[in-house]
Amino acid sequence: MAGKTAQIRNLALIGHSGCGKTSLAEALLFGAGSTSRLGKVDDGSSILDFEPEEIKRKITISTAFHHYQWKKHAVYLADTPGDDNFLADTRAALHVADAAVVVIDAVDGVKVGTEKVWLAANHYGLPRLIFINKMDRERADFEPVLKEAKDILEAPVVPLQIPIGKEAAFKGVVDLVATKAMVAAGGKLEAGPIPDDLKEEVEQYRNDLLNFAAESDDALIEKFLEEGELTPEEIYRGLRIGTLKGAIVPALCGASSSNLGPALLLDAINHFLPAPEDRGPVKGQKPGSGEEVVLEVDPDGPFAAQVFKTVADPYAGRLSIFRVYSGTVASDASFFNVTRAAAERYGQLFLPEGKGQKAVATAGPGAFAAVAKLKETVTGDTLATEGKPLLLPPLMASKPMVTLAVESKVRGEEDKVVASINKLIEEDPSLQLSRNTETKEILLSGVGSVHIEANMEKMKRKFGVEAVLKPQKVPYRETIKGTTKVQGKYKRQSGGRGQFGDTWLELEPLPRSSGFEFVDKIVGGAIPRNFIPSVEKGIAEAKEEGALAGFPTVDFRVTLYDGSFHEVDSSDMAFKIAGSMGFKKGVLQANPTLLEPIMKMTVTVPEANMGDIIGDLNGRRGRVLGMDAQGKNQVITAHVPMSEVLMYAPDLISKTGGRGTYDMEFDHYEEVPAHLAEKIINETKAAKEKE
Ligand SMILES: Nc1nc2c(ncn2[C@@H]2O[C@H](COP(=O)(O)OP(=O)(O)OP(=O)(O)O)[C@@H](O)[C@H]2O)c(=O)[nH]1
Ligand SMILES: [Mg+2]
Repeated sequence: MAGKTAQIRNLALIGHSGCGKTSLAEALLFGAGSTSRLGKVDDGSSILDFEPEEIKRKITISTAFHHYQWKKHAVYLADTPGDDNFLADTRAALHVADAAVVVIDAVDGVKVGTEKVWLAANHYGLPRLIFINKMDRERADFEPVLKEAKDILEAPVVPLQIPIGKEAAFKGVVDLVATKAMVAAGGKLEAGPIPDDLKEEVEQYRNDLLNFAAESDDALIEKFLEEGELTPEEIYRGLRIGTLKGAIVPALCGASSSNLGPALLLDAINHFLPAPEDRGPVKGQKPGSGEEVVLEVDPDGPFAAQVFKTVADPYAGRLSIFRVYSGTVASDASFFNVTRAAAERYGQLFLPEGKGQKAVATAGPGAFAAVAKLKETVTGDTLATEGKPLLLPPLMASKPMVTLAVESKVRGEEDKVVASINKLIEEDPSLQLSRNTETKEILLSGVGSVHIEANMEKMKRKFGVEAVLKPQKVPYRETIKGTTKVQGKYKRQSGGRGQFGDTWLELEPLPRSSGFEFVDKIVGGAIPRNFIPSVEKGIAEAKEEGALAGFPTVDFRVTLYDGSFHEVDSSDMAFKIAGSMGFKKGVLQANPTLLEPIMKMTVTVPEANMGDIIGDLNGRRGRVLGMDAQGKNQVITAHVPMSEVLMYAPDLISKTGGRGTYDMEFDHYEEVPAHLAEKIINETKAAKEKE
C-alpha cells in the first residue's frame, strides 16, 4: 500500500558547469504552472540564478530551491551549481535530496564536472534520471552521449525517448513507452505517429527498454516471456523498481531554453523517482551514545529535519533552509536543535522559491523549507521534536584548495572585514578564515580563486565592506649556522646621567624547532644579577625582527658569559639595548640563513597524470615521499616548500583536466637554498624600504 507521502518528490538537478540545469529547472517550474513566465539565465530573468554575482557571471553560485505541483504530485527541487568552485553547495543538496536529475549537454557530453557530481550521487546512493539537454545546438548528438554515460559514468542508462531531428531541426521525441511521437506545436507537445525513418531505431530501443523493465520484477519477466509485450503501466512499474534500486537510469532528452522536452520530464519525475518513504526509514544516532535511531517517514510522526544551507536574506534576516525527513513542522512554533541541544523558537515558515519565498502554515516529509532568525542553528544541524532526538549524519566537509590574504580596502577596518567574512562563513562553511601571527595577515581559504572572489563581491554588496585579495606572504624565519662571540655594548655618557650596559654573548645554532634559549653564565658579578633578565629581554624582542631580513629568528642559544657595568649609569634599559645590539651584530657574524616552511602535500590524480604531476612537484623543489593507488587514482605524498605551491590549484586543475585534488598542511622548516635566500632577502628589504 502506498504511504502517506507517496506523491511527494524531492530532487536535485546536477551536472557539469553550464549544461543547462537552471534553464531546465525554469522550464519544469513554468511547465507545471508554478511560475508564470519562463525565466532565462542569459537575460538575468531567472528566478533561480538571481544573486548579482550569478547574473554577472551567468552561472549558478548558490543552490536555489523551488517547488511545483504536477499531476497530484508535490515536487521540491534544488538547482545546484556545476562550477567546481561551488561544489560544496551541490554536495550539501545531494546530502539531503532523495534523487537527482543529471543534466548532460548534448554537445559537450560527459565532462569532468559530470563525473564529479555522478560520484557524489553514488556516494549517497541516489536514484536518478538523465536529461540530455541542448538537443537544438549545433553538433548536438544523442547516441554518443548515451554511450559516454555508459562508458565513463558506468551508468545503466535506459533511454525513455529518442530525439526527432537534431540541431536546428530538433522538433520533438519519440516516447518509447507510449510508442508515439511527441512533436512541438504552438509551444506544446502534440502526440502523433512515429516518423517512418525512425521506426527501426524505435523498435531496437524499445526492446531494450522492455527487457530492462521486465528484469526488475519476477512477475513482469514471466509475462514478458509469455506475451513478448508489457502495458505502459507495467513498463513504468518495472522501470521504477529498477530506478529505485539504482539498476536503471532512465534517460530523456530535450532543449530546456526553448522548453522542448522538459514537459515529459515532469511525468518521468513522478513515475520513476522515489517518494520520501521509498528511501527507507530515517537513520540517525541517539545524541551522546551513538546508538542507531530509526524513524519511519510519517507526516504524523516525530519531526526530523536537517539544516543544509543558511542564507543571509536582506529582508527576512538569516534564513535556515532545511529538509524535512519526517513529521510536520508548523509556522510560529519551536523545535529542538539536537546538535546544539537547544530549543529554537521561530516565526513564519517558508518554502523557498528561488528569489522569493512563500509563507506556509506547515511543511512535511520531502519539503525544502526555511525559517528566519534562528539563534543557535548553523548549517548541518539536526532539528527534531524535543524528547525524540536523533542526530542525522553530518554534511561532507569540503577541502579548501586556495588561500589568499585579505586586506581591508579602507585602512584600519580589518575588524569589519573579519566580522563580515564570519557572516559569509555562516552561509558558506566551505570558506575558512585564519590569521597568520607571523606575517600578520588575515587569510581566507576557499575551494578556488573564483569562490573567494565571488564571496568578496557578495561582502561588498551585502555588508558594504570592501577587501583587496593578495597572494599570502610566506612566513620565512631566520637562524644561524655558525657560532660566534660578540660584544654588545651601549654607552651614552655625554652630559647629565648616562647610560651604560656592556655584555659578551656567545651565539650557537640549535636543532630545528628548538626556538630560543638563554643561558646566564655570569660569575663574580661582572653584571649585577638584577640586570641579567633585561639582557634576555633585549634579545627576545630583537629576535622577532631578525637581523638578516626582518623575519623572526629561531633555533639558537645565547650565552651571556661576561660584561661590565657602571655604578651610576647602568640601568635595565641600558642592558636591554646592549643585549639586542650584541644579538644583531652576532647573528650577522654567525653565518645567518633563511628557513622556509615545508608543506606536506597529498595530491590525488588519475593514474595517467602521475608522471606529469611528480615531474612538476620535483620542479617545485618537492620531494616525493610515496605513492599509493586509490581506485583509479594515485595518491602522491610529498614535501614541498610553501613558496612553490601558493597557487598550486590552477596548475593542478589544468594538468589533470580538473580531476586532481590536493590537501596540504604545514610540516616543518628547512633552510632556503643560498641563491634563493639572497633573492628573498633583497626583495624583502626592498619592499620594507618602500613602505
Ligand atoms: N541552445 C541551448 N542552449 C541552452 C539550453 N539550455 C541551456 N542553454 C544555455 O546554456 C547556458 C547555460 O545554461 P544554465 O541553465 O545556466 O546552465 P547551468 O547548468 O545551470 O549552469 P551552472 O549552474 O552555472 O552550472 C545558458 O546560456 C543557456 O541559455 C538548450 O537546451 N539549448
Ligand atoms: Mg545553474
